[in-house]
Amino acid sequence: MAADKTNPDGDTGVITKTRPKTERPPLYKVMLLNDDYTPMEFVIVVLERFFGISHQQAVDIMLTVHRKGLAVVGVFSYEIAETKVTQVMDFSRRNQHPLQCTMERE
Ligand code: TYC
Repeated sequence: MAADKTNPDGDTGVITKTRPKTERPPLYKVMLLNDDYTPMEFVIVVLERFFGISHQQAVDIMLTVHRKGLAVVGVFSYEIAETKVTQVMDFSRRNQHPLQCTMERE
């Protein structure tokens, strides 16, 4: 290869740019599912208590689940999402409600 200003020795080769691997960990959507038995007020308490959602937003999300069948409540790392699901499921069972909470990779 001919030498030029940027390649004074005329070397040939593949230029590889090393890019440091900083892949983000996957995120998980936590969702609430509708059912016919869990009281609306209980779902609102769940959203406030475990997701730190304001009362008005909790009402809105609960109504979205009620009308559409499900809603995403938040997006978290795997471990946080799993903790939220466990907390909601435990709290619901302890109060004898069939409320379902699930997680799904984004
Ligand atoms: N559909 C329930 C009712 O009419 C209310 C409800 C809302 C239940 C959201 C679950 O995730 C849920 N009492």
